[in-house]
Amino acid sequence: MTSALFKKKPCGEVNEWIEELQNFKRLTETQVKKLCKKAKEVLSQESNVREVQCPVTVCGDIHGQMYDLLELFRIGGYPHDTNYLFLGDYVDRGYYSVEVISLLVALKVRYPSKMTLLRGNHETRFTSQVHGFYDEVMVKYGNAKVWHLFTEVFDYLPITALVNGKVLCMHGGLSPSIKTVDDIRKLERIQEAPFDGPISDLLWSDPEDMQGWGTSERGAGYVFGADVSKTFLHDNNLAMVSRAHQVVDEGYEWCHDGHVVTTFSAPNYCYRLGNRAAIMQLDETINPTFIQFDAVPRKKSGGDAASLPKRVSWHTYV
Ligand SMILES: [Mn+2]
Repeated sequence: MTSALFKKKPCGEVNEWIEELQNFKRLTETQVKKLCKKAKEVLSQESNVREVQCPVTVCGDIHGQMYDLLELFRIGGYPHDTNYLFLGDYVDRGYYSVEVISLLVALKVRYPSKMTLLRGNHETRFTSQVHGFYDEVMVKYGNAKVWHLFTEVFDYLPITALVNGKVLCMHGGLSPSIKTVDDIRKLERIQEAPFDGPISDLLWSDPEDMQGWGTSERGAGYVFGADVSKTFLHDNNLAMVSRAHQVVDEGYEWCHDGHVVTTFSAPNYCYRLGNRAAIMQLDETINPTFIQFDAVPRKKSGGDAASLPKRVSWHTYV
């Protein structure tokens, strides 16, 4: 790893933190506290529907796979000259939730207009307490302070982005409570994500090969059919919904007659699912190009599934 990948010109302590993080040196509790304070200041200025201009590179779930995140930046370009839109699920599952969330939040603070970080269903206290992030913080810091600090930042993350006014992006999917993009703008987002209602749906829902709305096996959000996507896009003069949240073999997958695309950026998810990862580059005309990538070699990324720490709910793929 070279030492200047993310650095363009000196920018005080945040640059130093980024440099340390990309070399797997963790921030101290005091540094995390300062970083999170800065992040909340930046994020509190952002709308529930963050306006993003093309060209932009859209990324799906990362899930604590730090080596693969660094590979993503190597392939997609570094954030000082590439616009990034991350669709959430930075923490849980992988070995390096602490490193991943520290780096992404530091990049957000360093490049606030070039980096967009949306909230995923794992960026909540409820989920990240039981799926890896909390335990990882306890092991790496010896107490839960850093988990508390980052979960406060999670409350400030925007829940959707709108690319060139035409592509609506969120982690999960649509909600029966939301008819227009303006409905999203009116939501009160700065809080622990609720268990149900529109914010929960945006974080948890999935498109399905069906008509209308259905209940979700995840226990939160809904499944929605092609007719729902088509009507929502038509009513809001949109071209497409871009979301993440589901593992797809090729790293990206179209559904609902090309109206909805899923992007997933954690290759070989959980170090054993064998899927490819992808990122979606939207050019100046919002034309998508997908770049696929595979997991960095196992030895480097932290071993195989057999050596993973035992977690109560490891097998439920939230
Ligand atoms: Mn998810």
